[in-house]
Amino acid sequence: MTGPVPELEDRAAACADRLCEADRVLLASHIDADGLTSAAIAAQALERADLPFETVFEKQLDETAIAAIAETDYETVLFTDFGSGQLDVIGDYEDADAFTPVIADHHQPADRETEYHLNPLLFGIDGASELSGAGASYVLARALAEASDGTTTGVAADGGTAVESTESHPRADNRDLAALAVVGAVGDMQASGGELHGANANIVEEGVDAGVLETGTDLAIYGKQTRPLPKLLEYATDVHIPGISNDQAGALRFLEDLDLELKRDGEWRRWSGLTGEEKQVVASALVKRAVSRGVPAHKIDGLVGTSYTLAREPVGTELRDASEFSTLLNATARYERADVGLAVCLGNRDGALERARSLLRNHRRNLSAGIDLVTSEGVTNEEHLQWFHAEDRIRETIVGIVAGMALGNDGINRSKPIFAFATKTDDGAESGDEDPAEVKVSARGTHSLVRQGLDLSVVMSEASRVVGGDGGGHDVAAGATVPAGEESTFIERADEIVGEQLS
Ligand SMILES: [Mn+2]
Repeated sequence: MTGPVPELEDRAAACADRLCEADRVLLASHIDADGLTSAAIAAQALERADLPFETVFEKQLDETAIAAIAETDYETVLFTDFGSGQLDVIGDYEDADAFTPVIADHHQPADRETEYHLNPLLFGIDGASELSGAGASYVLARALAEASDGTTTGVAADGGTAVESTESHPRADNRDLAALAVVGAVGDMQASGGELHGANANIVEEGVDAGVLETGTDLAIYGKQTRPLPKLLEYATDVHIPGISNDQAGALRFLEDLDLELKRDGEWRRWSGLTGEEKQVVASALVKRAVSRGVPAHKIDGLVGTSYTLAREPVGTELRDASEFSTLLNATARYERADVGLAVCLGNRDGALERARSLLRNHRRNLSAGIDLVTSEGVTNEEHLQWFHAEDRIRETIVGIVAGMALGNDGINRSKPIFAFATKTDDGAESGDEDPAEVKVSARGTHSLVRQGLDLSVVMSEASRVVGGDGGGHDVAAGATVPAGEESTFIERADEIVGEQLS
């Protein structure tokens, strides 16, 4: 077999073989777009390999969550999109024979090893930009197709007709799952500079070969499938075009000046419904406008990028565009509806899709209220960072995105990372009563700050440790949990670390 990522192939095969030895598997995954797609990929691969499994989701794989997993009578646990960073705790349970962990993750591993550990970082591949959790799960799924192929034909001891069944049903090679892997990677913001690269690019290629993905050069603006044309342009603020971005009347006037049929059957048309020629008209007018308003050339380049289209999904739905799909999934995740997100990934196109859409609408209302709040109340400036405390006025699950989106607004400087606190709300699902009050901190930077040395994952993990908390993530976006009341000590230490990184 030639796997999609040669460096990972042997380890993936070992993990897959181990899974095939299990009677049943507990699948535990992270709750976000990448974690949901990871779980959907793993779930389909396990099902196709005839391995019974059950799925659980966790916002954070902390000691309590791992203990709960250990208490189940599952002997094999597949962790996706987390597990590496918690290997120190997981390893203790493994030593105590509570379960055998199989891990498909891309986060920084804890200082401990285990046999069935599939992580790009162990093989010199960048886990922040070249392979996501869904990508690692996809590599495992591809290996699982091979591994289960071998065992099924061998296990005909119960009088089963294995030979006959393999001949009438050729086994899936799981390449069709590449589309979900791309949604996960895009959801984890790995399409930096407008396209996926490294191991991710290999997965894209497999998806294209399998007919589930199409790529093309297109406008790099969010909402090409679902947003009415004027809203598409008005809300496109990654590249700010004066007189169009954030300008309802301006965006409309710009479109009306083009020789274009803007409405059809009384409804605004969408980008995905335009002909190639019409797209060309709008795109070149946009570029012309940007040039005439003095937008720098390197920014204008950002208007165009590689689009990842899910070829088997209907035109004009969120599911057709990798970026809109991942946004939909994140909306389900942030409101603890992983069940809805997973169902959408698994192909439930009725009830679950409608639920997901209504969660997304609600999410957008919350975001805009959050951004208004931060912008009107402002931030506190330290020497090297800026921060605000939302208490319980912004949900902890969205405070990070709000902070990221507020960067660049009035009074919120893009030359410093932003740190946002929110009170941790107990969802009541678990026994949280005995826990002391905790505060969630989210930090967001810019790619330009990262190029200057900023690594928020290090900042969060070190500064939170000082106050007895816990944190980590990626260089440009990271999170932590700290005990309530320790915010100022945390900020003081974080400010020092950011200062050292940027010096
Ligand atoms: Mn991830």
